[in-house]
Amino acid sequence: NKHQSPVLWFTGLSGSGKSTITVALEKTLFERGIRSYRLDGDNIRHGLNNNLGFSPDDRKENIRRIGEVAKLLNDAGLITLTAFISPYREDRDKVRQLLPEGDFIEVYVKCSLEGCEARDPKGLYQKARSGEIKGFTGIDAPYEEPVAPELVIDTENNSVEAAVSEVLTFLEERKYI
Ligand code: GGZ
Repeated sequence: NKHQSPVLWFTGLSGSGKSTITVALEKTLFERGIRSYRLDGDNIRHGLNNNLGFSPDDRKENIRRIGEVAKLLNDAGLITLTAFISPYREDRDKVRQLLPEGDFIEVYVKCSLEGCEARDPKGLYQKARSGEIKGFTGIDAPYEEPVAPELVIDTENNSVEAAVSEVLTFLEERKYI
């Protein structure tokens, strides 16, 4: 009779706010005494997946492994937050199929390319535009928007706090927390 713990799968362009939102959400959940674990580039691409780059095949394998790790954390009963671009619909759908029915919550962190590029927190879009980085998502590599995400968070016109509270409201309404 295990309490249902979802995998909140945040997907969106670089600079859309996935990491910022998941960090803030993790903090809020922690303060409420709810156990969660966050997977992002810092603990995955620098460790488990440090042999992977950004070719289509490597991104596919990146997401596949993250899906498998999320499945383990889900099994352990933790709310799992993932923050990866995960640009391919097919790869996200495979993770959905890997998890128990209803446990995969696709959260589309929606911000236009223009909006993300205007922020450019790490200067990566500029490098992609100048050709210094090849195959950058949104510039010369694809991002396939979710077709039927459980949740869409507009970060173009909303604050991080608003985004976090939207996710919390969703979790409360669905009785996950
Ligand atoms: C996209 C890239 C690339 C390329 C390096 N394309 O803003 P960031 O820096 O911190 O987030 C991006 C991150 C994307 O890694 P993911 O594991 O989320 O990607 S995927 O799901 O597609 O496998 C960006 C940085 O890595 N980065 N090169 N070419 N983002």
